[in-house]
Amino acid sequence: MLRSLACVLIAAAPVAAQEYVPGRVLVHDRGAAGASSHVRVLHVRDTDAALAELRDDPSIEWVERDYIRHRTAVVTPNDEMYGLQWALPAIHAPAAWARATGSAGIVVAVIDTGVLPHPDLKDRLVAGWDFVSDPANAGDGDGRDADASDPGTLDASSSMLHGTHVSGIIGAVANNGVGVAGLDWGCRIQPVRVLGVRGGTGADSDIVDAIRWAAGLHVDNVPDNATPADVINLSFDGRGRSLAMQEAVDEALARGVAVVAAAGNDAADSGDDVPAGLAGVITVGAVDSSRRRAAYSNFGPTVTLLAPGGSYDSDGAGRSEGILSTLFAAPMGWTYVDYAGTSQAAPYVAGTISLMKSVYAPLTPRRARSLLAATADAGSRCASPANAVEPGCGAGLLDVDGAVAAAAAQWQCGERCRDDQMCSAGQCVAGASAIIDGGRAAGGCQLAGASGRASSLVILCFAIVVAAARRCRRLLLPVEVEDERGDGIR
Ligand SMILES: [Ca+2]
Repeated sequence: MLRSLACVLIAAAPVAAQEYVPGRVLVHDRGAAGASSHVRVLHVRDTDAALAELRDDPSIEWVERDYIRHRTAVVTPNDEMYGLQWALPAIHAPAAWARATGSAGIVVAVIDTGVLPHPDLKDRLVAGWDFVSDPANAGDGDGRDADASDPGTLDASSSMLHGTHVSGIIGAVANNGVGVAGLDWGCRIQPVRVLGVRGGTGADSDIVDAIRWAAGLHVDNVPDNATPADVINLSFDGRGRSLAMQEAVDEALARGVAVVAAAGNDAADSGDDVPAGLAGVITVGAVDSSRRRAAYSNFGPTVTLLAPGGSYDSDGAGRSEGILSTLFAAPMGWTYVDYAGTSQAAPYVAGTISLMKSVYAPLTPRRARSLLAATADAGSRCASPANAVEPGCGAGLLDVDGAVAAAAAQWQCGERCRDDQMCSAGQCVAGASAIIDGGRAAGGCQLAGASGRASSLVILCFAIVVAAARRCRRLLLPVEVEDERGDGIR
């Protein structure tokens, strides 16, 4: 008896929450084919009584209430530079934040140049590791060690403090009234250093160990990772096939760790790049602020989807159209700087996966890719400046809200759906993996017979700040991140 009563209450609750216009119903007359409109509005004295009466009328096909709809809920963070973060509304982050803002139980590893304790980021960090084994490239006096901080500078011949910028895109402290908002407000960032101070380059031998360690696998002479990652972000690339890195990625995937890679900035086929061209990786190309594929972005069948990477002043109006994130610039100190590149696009996808995991913990890397592709905005897929549709931009532009909603909906299906399916209204339906896997198969074939030689990998963002000195002033945004009592950091 109690059980049946509970069922009634649960079933009744959504109906009670619906709002409608009293005294008005929508009626669809039977046999009205050929009429300009089949639906008419009927004014009635008692809505419930009218519905009951009209449903019994054989001349009426159906009748329903005139329900009230609401605009989709959005959350606008109060960070003072949020208005400059055009990329977040472009991927529907505010609507996604109304569903989920992330969980501290999720860890995103940023395998990059290391990180600095920016005041708008440091509280989000967990311990990482420095895997740069060449002391000359490490720039910190020794080889591998426990300190994953970045000893480099903004100069293009150094690290450009790339990892700090990428980390801020994922997880800069949001809604704290200061600086920028990260995409995921709850997850923790694990800095894993593989790219050194020699132009932000690193060797496969270090990168392979870093991927394995981040995923929770044992690496000799390194303490095991106490907080293994759920998601790995790889914002670097290089030529030269790497069987070793493919194996490391395969091991991470087998442990349920999603691996996201930047497509590369060569305006070429990303299938020739590593890690972008590796099988199983979620490969991210870039759009500029017009939602078109950025001129520099790689493309091709290995691209899974696109995300904002920005550009510098693509329309000549003098506006910054890069991606604003956390950085340090002497002599002003902690600051926020625009970078542009697929390096900046990839962390938006990594942050989306961490949000998806926060609402659906069993999310596998394969299903994450399927849901990201199925919910992407195909209308932004690959329009060239001439607005022609080009091939090779994957499923289109990332939709964070759609992806998080699709992840949350997985609970309705439990574990019935295959990894390449999505759950819609409680039913397992095809995801978008068929499109994506087609490209992956081609990439995998190319891998066979590859040389597997080690390659030098470089960071993937344009030296906007450094290479263009005149632009630098406009793009460096000094802000006070403490108070005005004299100890503020500028
Ligand atoms: Ca902030």
